[in-house]
Amino acid sequence: MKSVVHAACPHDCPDACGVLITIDDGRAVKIQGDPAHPVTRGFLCAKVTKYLERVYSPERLLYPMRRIAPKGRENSGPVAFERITWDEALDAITTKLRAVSDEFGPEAILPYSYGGTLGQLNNASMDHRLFHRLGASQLNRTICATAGGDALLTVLGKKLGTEPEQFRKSKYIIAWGANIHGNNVHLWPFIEEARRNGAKLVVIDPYRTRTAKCADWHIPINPGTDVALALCMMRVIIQESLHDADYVAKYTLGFDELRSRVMEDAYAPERVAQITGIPANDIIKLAREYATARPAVIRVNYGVQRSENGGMNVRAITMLPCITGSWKEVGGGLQLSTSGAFPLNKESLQRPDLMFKSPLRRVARVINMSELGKALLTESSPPVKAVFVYNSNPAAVAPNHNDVVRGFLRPDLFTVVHEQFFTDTTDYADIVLPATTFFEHKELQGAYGHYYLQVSNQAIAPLGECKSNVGLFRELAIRMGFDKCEDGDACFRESTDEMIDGALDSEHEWLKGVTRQRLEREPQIRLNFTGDGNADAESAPYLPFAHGNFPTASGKAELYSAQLQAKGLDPVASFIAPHESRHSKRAETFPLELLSRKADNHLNTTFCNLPGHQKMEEPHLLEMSPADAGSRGIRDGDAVLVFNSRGEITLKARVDGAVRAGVVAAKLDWARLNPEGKNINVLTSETLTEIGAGATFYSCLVEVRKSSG
Ligand SMILES: Nc1nc2c(c(=O)[nH]1)N[C@H]1C(S)=C(S)[C@@H](COP(=O)(O)OP(=O)(O)OC[C@H]3O[C@@H](n4cnc5c(=O)[nH]c(N)nc54)[C@H](O)[C@@H]3O)O[C@H]1N2
Ligand SMILES: Nc1nc2c(c(=O)[nH]1)N[C@H]1C(S)=C(S)[C@@H](COP(=O)(O)OP(=O)(O)OC[C@H]3O[C@@H](n4cnc5c(=O)[nH]c(N)nc54)[C@H](O)[C@@H]3O)O[C@H]1N2
Ligand code: SF4
Ligand SMILES: [Mo]
Repeated sequence: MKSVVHAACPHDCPDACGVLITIDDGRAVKIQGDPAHPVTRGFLCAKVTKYLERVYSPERLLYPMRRIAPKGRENSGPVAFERITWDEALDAITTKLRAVSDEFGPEAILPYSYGGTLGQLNNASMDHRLFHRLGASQLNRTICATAGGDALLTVLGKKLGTEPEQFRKSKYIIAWGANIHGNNVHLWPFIEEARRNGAKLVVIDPYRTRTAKCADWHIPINPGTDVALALCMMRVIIQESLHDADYVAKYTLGFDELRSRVMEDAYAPERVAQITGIPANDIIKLAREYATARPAVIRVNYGVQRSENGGMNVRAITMLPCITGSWKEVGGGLQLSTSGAFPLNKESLQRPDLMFKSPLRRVARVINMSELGKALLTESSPPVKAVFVYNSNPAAVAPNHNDVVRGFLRPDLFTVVHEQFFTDTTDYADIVLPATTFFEHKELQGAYGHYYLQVSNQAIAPLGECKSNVGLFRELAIRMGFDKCEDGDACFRESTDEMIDGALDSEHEWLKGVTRQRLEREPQIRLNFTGDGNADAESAPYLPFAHGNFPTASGKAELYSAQLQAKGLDPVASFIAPHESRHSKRAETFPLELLSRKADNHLNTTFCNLPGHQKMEEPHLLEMSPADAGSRGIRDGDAVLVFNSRGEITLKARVDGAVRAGVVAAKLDWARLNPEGKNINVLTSETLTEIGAGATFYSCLVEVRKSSG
């Protein structure tokens, strides 16, 4: 008997698709996009279309395992492990975590996690409860989005933005550091619809992405210079009185300071042309077109904020619709993230109060995940003695890979990895635990690219002995007696349904009438922006800032931020060249700006081990401009050594039109798939962004030479 189950794709992707899984006799036989989901509209990306290959891959981890060979890449995968029972695994882990806590204090335990699943439960709930109750170090999840996210908050006060359905109404769309075709493909049909109605698509990206190739105008920009471009655009707009003076007066704070800033010589088009590499006339044309084509919308994505000055890039870009007043228009405004709209009860899910029941009896220290190498090698009070990895592959995705690996190789470090596959990180695990995929557990799913909540139903039984994150951490907590000791807490026994109910238990009007039972009946529910519960994006488009209502300290869009000033940062925005950029001294030694980008057909490092997905992405490439290749005697197909003071990696030169002189590009991939066992993050640094303390993957200088090998 066949049946169809509604689920939601939990991968780290703005689209959070509605998914239909067809089950035949307990086995998933088909996956498709839910036609009823207003953003998914019946299709899935190329990665998840092939998801059955992932779920039923012969390489799935199915049982707990214990290491029997030395740690390291030399002993990758199953040869290094022996199967054990869950009882043995949980006993070994609880014994070790207790010993570490007794000897060094509980903060010597570091949980490490990120975006394996963005499901509300399996991303951050029972795991947080357990680690809070233990008194483990807290992890600041900065590796992706905090620079841009925090910067957006300094202007808007909340992570809200234009809903994707409104893009079809736009006349001018700027994809700003946003590879929509690759990373946010469900926005694309709305953009195509807008273009059929005469809209223009402009892409601002140093790399010629698929999106850029399809655009009406691709503006290649020097990496990390977007703040200068945005300030210069505002200069043109203000000088030519193309701003919305009424909106500015009513709903913004600091316009005079912004005007003074953009009128500085440094932001004259000719000067900004030198910084950005964009001709002055193009900057002026872009500013005029953006301010006069109505409605105009900006899809800015996290690509612009992976630079040392990433926060200021996003801050300046975010000011644009605030001065043109485009927030008033359906199809106007800007989207970086919609995640701030989901008013779920995080306290209930994560229980931060449990830290006060831990041996610490206080809030635990915080470790920045973008400085993992530093934490493992230099943290001393207390040192990190145990790492518990789930939802992440730090031995591939964390910056400064060589230090991360040196850290993981410390003989005194105990490492547990909960995974679906043997990854780069399991190469350093003492114990590996098998995790379910989203087919195998129930979930509550929000989004960061639209406004629909979903319940993702369990479609099939867990494969082998796999456990969900929630299931694993529940069992660990119970094994540690946290549900019944003197300070016992029943939260450790909660079922998935009880946890979903807890997450939805909120007084917020946008959740009015949204219950688990309703989500189980209606596959996707738009947040209740209108109060009557039924309004859709067509009849009641959501315009978060049409009438101001900025939830900032001042209640206005803050073009001047006292909060930034208090932190010693520029309260308006300004261009400060990154230490690793063509504008810096270091460029004399390492002249090329490296963009170690995401692959269109992988998701960070997820999918890159699957044969079907590998066919779609040529691995180990370094894309170079003809000028940079030519001056180094490098031809297409040559092996090249890419290096800087942190590391080196051999790749294959691809001399195409993807990048301009001064920029090279490579893809994020697993180290164990590289012939040398290396990963592009051997080159990136642990320098943090100025706002949000985020990772700076795209501020990275390298040199390249033809490889002798
Ligand atoms: N197919 C696919 N989809 C994904 C992912 C994936 O790996 N693959 N990853 C997911 C994740 S975790 C995230 S955070 C999102 C990210 O989504 P995006 O933010 O769209 O992703 P990025 O590829 O980091 O950056 C987008 C573009 O910014 C460009 N860029 C780099 N530096 C600069 C700069 O200084 N200025 C400008 N203007 N552009 C710059 C890059 O060349 C890139 O094409 O995508 C998600 N979706
Ligand atoms: N050079 C460079 N480095 C980068 C980036 C870049 O653009 N360039 N991008 C950065 C960004 S934006 C991000 S978001 C990070 C991403 O960093 P991560 O979130 O670590 O991303 P993935 O590499 O996809 O690894 C996620 C892992 O979680 C596992 N997983 C999936 N579901 C589950 C589950 O339910 N339970 C458990 N226990 N595991 C699960 C998957 O199998 C996968 O191995 O990488 C960052 N690193
Ligand atoms: S990865 Fe993104 S586009 Fe692909 S199915 Fe999942 S949510 Fe949709
Ligand atoms: Mo990300």
